Amino acid sequence: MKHSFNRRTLFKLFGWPGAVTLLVPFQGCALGIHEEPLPQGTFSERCSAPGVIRCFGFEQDELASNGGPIVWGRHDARVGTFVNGMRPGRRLDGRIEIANDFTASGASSLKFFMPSRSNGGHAGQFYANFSDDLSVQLSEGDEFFIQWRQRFSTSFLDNRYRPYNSWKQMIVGEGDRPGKLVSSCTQLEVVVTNKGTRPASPSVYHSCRGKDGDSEGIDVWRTFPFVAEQWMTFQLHVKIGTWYKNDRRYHHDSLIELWVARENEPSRKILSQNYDLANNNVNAAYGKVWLLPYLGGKDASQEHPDAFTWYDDLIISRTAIADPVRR
Ligand SMILES: [Ca+2]
Repeated sequence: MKHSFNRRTLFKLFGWPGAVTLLVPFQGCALGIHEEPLPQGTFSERCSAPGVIRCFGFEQDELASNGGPIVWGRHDARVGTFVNGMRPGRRLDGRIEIANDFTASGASSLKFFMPSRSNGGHAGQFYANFSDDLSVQLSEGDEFFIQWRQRFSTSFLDNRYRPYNSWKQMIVGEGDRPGKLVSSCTQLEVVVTNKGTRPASPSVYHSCRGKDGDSEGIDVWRTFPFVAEQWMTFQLHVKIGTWYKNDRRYHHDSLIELWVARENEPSRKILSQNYDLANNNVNAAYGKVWLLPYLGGKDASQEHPDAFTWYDDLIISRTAIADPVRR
């Protein structure tokens, strides 16, 4: 993965002298920007707000092995979970499960278990198309927000996973279409991850090696270290301008933003970047979200303390989503 990022975009647009001139005031302005706190709402209120496309509280009625919208152990459902390397119908060894030990709201959450000596996908993946009928496909002129709560065990953040210590949090990418099942690795994907820095801090990159033949890291304004044993809140905003067609013609009219909050604190914007989102396929559009503590290339021989992460209150919306209610 490459994190060369927005400097690279500036340099493409303006060349070295122009980029340097622009970069300095841009970053200074960004860091000094006055941020209005987002309004607050309960999960129920946030989920029923105008513009909401879909939400998941990870409650029993959603997570039943039969009858709920979430299909366990399969990669080809509209909404489902699987663990890499596991076959459909095989027991998931508790690596991804309904949990009621910690919840951001309601009675349960989605818990991922990353055991010692596991490979990068053994903690499992959750995925959801924006709609079960695959009708919600967002493209040029559209925008969307994805908010989720996430909790990390102390061990999850303290472990130094070999060789990269870079785990993903969330991917939004190409949606399934009738007759077309899409994996998480797509040209237009936007991924929230940590860079493997210490302390670990959220960052964003774009494309599964499909933008000018590469993935492109997007620098955040400020580092925001993850905190263990509490429910953090993350919100990604993607506004789609003109698709970039890998033709070196940059439009700079898309926008990517990211907010992060510690529990009971207001969200802080750590990224707001005009951008070019790559997509050469006229049939492809944003339509599928993935939650996954996936570690690319994780050394399965490494012994480490068992690690856990929990997700709750996933909301996909066409409009900005309020913060959780603070105490
Ligand atoms: Ca819940």
